[in-house]
Order: sequence, then structure tokens, then C-alpha cells
Amino acid sequence: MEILIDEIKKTSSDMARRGWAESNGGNISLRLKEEYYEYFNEHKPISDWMKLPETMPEIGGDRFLVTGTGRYLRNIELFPEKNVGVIETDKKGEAYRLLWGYKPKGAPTSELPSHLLSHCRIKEKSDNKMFAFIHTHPNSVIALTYAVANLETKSLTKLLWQSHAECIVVFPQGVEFIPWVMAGSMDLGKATASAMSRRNLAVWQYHGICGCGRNLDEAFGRIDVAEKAAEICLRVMAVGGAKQTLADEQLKAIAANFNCTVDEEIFE
Ligand code: 2HA
Ligand code: ZN
Repeated sequence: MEILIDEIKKTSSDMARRGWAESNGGNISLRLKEEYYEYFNEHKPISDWMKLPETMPEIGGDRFLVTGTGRYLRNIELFPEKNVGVIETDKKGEAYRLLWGYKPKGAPTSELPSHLLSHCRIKEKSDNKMFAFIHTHPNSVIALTYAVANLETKSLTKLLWQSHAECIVVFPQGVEFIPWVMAGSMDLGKATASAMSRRNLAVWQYHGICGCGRNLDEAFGRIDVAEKAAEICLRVMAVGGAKQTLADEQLKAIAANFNCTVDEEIFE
């Protein structure tokens, strides 16, 4: 358990220092491997069962480390038990309860629908190897959703791939573009989970980005690379636009060189 707390401290502090987590912005969840369950068997649950907004059998009985609603990611490194908690779902995936943390009283992130619905999809698609999901507010990704006309998944992905030669290796399945949906809503949760079944990154227009991975480093790394590409893209636009860029053939060659399975539809 200590090691997980150390990981979430590191990730949340990095997010805050990069300016991706102003005020209570951004949230993190980590599905726990069974080896960590024993730690909580000594603790009594700290809430009653609460109904989930929809049944999620895929994650029935699972436990998650989740940042708290209204809490600041920058404070996790100082007071983890106040700003983070552990929740458990019941066997059928119909309800959840709090096992640890959120001291003295609190609840998981307002974006819980996006987190839990996405965990259903990423657990399934990775054959139970993906455990981490991050939502955050990086400046350049958000700015790009204002600056470029008629964005959709293909154009956004292509723009990011072309803006930094590593992108196609880090997210060969692309970045899903989700037109504005109300924060914290089930609709946003469903759109995000659907995106996560195909890709490892999803941009929320005017709001931020979500990423998944086997662990927090991998989820963070994907977002970090996308944000760097978005920043480069904006800088290029600010000096008058690209005078040349990576051609499709070059992008495909990079992907092939690193044995990445690319979403070919992005090139259509
Ligand atoms: O946790 O980021 O989207 C605050 C948010 C809501
Ligand atoms: Zn947000």
C-alpha cells in the first residue's frame, strides 16, 4: 500500500507542478492488484453501500485508489489520507463503498463515472493489464480545442502526430476527440469509456484530457507527450504556421520502426 501512496503522490505532484491541476482540477484512479487487498481487510468499511449510476459487472468486487472530490492534487503529497481514498465495488458491480481515506469526511472525484466506466473498458481491452486512469487540465491541449476549426478525432490525432515525431509511437491508436459534454455527467463518462475501448487518450473539448495505462507512469507519460505535441503545435501556429511537416509515409515508417499497430483510419 505504501508504494501505491508513493506513486500517487509523485503523479499528483508532477501534475500540479506542470500546471495541469489548478485548484481542485484533475483526478486520478488506480485499480488495485489483489496483492494490496490484505491491507484493507484489517480496516472496517467507512461508509454504507451507495448505488452506482449504472451496473458495472466488469469491475464487480474490484478496489480502487481514487482522488477525492473538491481536493487539490497538489496536497496529496502532504496529506494522502485526506485527499485520496480507497473504494470497493460489490460483487455485481451495482454499488460501492468507502474503505479508507477521504479524512475526515469526503467522497471520490466528481468524475467517478468517467473513471469507473473507463476502468470497465480498459480492464477488458488489456486482458486485465491496465490499472491506471488520469483526467487532467493541460494548457496546450485545451488551447488547441479552441484554436483549430472543426476538430474531430482524425484531424486532432494527425495534428499531434505531426507536431512531435514520438507521438505515433506513444499513442498509435490516436486520441479520441470528445465534443463538449457537461463535466461529471454520465454522458461524458459513457463517451470517455467508449473512447478508451479504442484508444488510450481522449480529449474533452474546452476542458482537458484523459489517459489510461498499465500504471500511473504510463498513463501520465501518454498525456505528457500529447501535451508537449500540443504545445509545439501552438508555437508553430503562433509563428505563422508549419512551413513543412511529417508526411504520412514518414509517420507510417516511424510506427513500423517501433512495431506499433496504428489506427489506419486516421490516414483516410
Ligand atoms: O476534479 O477536473 O472535471 C475536478 C475536475 C472536473
Ligand atoms: Zn476536469
